[in-house]
Amino acid sequence: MSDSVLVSTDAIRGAFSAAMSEMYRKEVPQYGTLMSLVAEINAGVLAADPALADSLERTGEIERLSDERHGAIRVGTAEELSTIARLFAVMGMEPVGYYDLAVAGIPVHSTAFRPVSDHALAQNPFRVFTSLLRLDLLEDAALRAEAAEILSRRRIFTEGALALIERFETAGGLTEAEADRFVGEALETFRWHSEATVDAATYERLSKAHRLVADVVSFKGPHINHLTPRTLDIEAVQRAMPARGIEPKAVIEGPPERACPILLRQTSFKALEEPILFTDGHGTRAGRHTARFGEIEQRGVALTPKGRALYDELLASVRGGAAVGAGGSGAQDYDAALRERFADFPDDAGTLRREGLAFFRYAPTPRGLEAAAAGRASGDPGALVDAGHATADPIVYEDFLPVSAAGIFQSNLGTDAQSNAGSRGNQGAFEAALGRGVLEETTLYAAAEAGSIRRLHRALDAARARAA
Ligand code: OOG
Ligand code: NI
Repeated sequence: MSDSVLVSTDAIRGAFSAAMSEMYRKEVPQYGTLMSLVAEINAGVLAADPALADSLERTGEIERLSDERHGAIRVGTAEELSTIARLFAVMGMEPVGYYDLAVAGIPVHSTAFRPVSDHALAQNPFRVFTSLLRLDLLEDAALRAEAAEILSRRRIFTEGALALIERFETAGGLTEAEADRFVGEALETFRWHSEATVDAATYERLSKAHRLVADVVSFKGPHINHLTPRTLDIEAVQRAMPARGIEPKAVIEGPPERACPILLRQTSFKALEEPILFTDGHGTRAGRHTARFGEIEQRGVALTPKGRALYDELLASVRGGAAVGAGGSGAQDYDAALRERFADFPDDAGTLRREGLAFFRYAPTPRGLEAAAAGRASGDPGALVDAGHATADPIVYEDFLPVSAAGIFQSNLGTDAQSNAGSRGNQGAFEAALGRGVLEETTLYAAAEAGSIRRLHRALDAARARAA
């Protein structure tokens, strides 16, 4: 290959995701244990469920599954966020969605950087849930100013990374050698640093305002705080975790277990208590910080706005009734209530499709192509599926859920968090900090479905034309 040929953003993302996984495996040994467990359980599910294996084969998900993971970071300033957006753009990742965590008492708002096209998602769907600290929600004005001042002093990107981002923007891409260097330089931003940038007393003050404030403000950079593999059976992984020395949180976030999975189910565990060094006495004073955790997720079908409204309504009705306490008290009641309420959510693909609750990807069957050639395959996609002339496979949900994310944050921060309940999101301020608007997830799923319908009709028309 010539030195000046540019590599695809998909290739850079794939290399970065692999490098990040490698780094995290070294930093957090339980992540490696979890990866093996998830791989074993996924292999078992695929062997036992040939229909699922076929569907994942048709949608191309089977190939991406073992590389599929998401991570999360928290940044402190608008400048950090807008530069992170430029860094992720080098890997073909764009900000999708706005998540308001302030309603749950967590002083951040967030987006998810991820690939958006069908093709890019099939290559590697690596996502990073990215939160921006909201100092405006701190009550103490002096502390607010102090935190902002500390943040203004740090540089979370290497000079090399910044130069390569600029190179990407001006040249329209990176060569293979540049991409290799970029992956190494970009990784530095996400690495764990055990030396805090503040003294113990400052850390304590920040931590008292909110543990999250201390986590963002006291360190040299936005350490990756978890990396999450995707499992095909979260219940099985959750059950098998304790035997491998991993203690998951009490409840699985998201919808209950179903025959036809929807959206996203997640559970997390505390992975590490890190020894850290404060700046007191020239960096000799030791402390402890919990920053990094583990998480697993199971993804189901993306819901239409109608399906999502039903999901939100059912979930709210459960959470209004059965609260889960800090130590997991009430977890069984919560699970039971969740199952009971979600009995109102249709649980077979056909009904989800016919009632317009979820998004599907359509493709012609061999029988459909034969029927088209004989002039017999026509009608809307639903009719084609009913006649066996097309398949409809669930479009996987690629995003996150605000209520679930709040549960993940809370469980890993402990429950001594100050509540800012009643605060509201501010998407305008987030987008101003980001330097651009976020993409709207529903638009992306609707476009994926519409694209598959166009291709379905084109394939049937071509079969008809060939026979004519
Ligand atoms: C992010 C928590 C949210 C998810 O998967 O919903 C999250 C964080 O703790 O920084 O990771
Ligand atoms: Ni997560």
